[in-house]
Amino acid sequence: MQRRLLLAALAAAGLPAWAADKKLVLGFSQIGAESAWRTANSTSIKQAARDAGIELKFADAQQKQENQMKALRAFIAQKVDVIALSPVVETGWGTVLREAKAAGIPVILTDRLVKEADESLWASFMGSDFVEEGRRAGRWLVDKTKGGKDEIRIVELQGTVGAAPALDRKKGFEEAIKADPRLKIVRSQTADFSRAKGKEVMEAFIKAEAGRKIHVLYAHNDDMALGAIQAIEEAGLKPGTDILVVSIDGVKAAFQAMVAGKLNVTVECSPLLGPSLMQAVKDLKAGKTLPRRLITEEGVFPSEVAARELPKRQY
Ligand code: GYE
Repeated sequence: MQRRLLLAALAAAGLPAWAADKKLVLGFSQIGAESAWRTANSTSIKQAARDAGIELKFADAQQKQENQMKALRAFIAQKVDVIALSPVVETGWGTVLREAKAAGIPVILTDRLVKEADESLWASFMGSDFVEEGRRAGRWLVDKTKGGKDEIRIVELQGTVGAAPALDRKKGFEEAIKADPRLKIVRSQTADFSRAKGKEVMEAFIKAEAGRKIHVLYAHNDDMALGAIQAIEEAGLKPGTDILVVSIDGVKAAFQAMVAGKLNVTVECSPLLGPSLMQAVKDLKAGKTLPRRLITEEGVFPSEVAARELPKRQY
C-alpha cells in the first residue's frame, strides 16, 4: 500500500501516523521464575506481545533488584517506546524511574507496586489487591474455625522480604483474623515465594514447635504451601487434616493438592496480565491516558470446589 493511503487508513481507524512506521517496542523487566505464578505471568506477557504485534524485550532479573535496574537502564539506552516493570521489592526505585521520565519513556507497573511519593513516575499500575487477598484468606479461616474455645496456633510463610504481596498479604490476613482472638500467629518467616524454601522453613517450624500443636499454615503463595505440605507429610502428619493449609495464587498444582485433600483453600491471584498490558501499551502510544489503577478480579477456591474447577484453570 502506498504510504499516503496507509496513513489515511490509519487515520480513519483512529490510529496515529507512527503506526505506519514501526513496531512498538516494549521493555519488560520481570522479577524471575520463583513460582508457578511467575512462570504463568511470563508466558502470558510473551504470548500477548506476539498476538498484539508488539516487539518485546524481556529481561529476567533472577530475583535481584540491581538486575532490574540494569534492565531498565538498558531499555532507556535502547529508547524503547514503553517500559513495564514488575518490581521485586517496593522501595528504592525513585532514581531509575526519574531517569525513564527524563528520557520521555512511560513506565507501566505490573503485578507489584512501588513505594514512591511521586506517582507521576508511572503511567498506570495493573495487578491484584494483595491486602484484600490476605483478608480473604483470613476470613475463610475465621469462618472455618468458628465455634471452638481453644487457641488456634498459626504458622505463616511470608513471601520475599520487602515485596508488596508479602507485606500486604500479611497485613490483610492479620486484619481479618482479629475477628477471632483465638487465632494467633505463633511463627512467621520468609520463604521467598519458593517451594524449596517453603519446605525448609516449614521443617524448621515443626522442629521448633515440637510438643506443641500447629493448627494452621498460612502461606503467601501456593508454591511455599506445596513445599510445606511435603515437610508436614515427612513429619508424619496429614496436611489438610492435622494442619489446615491456606494459601494464595490458585495455580493448577494447588487445585491438585486440594483434590488430594492436602490443601484446604487457595485465594486466587491471576497472573494473566499480558493482554491488559499490551492494550495499555497501545493506548499509551495512541496518546490516551491510562487509568491509574487496574485491579484484577479474582475469587476464593476452597477444596470442596477443587475437582469441579481444576479442568477450567488456565495456569
Ligand atoms: O503470588 C507469587 C509470586 O507478585 C503476585 O509473586 C505475585 C506473587 C505471587 O512469586 O507466587
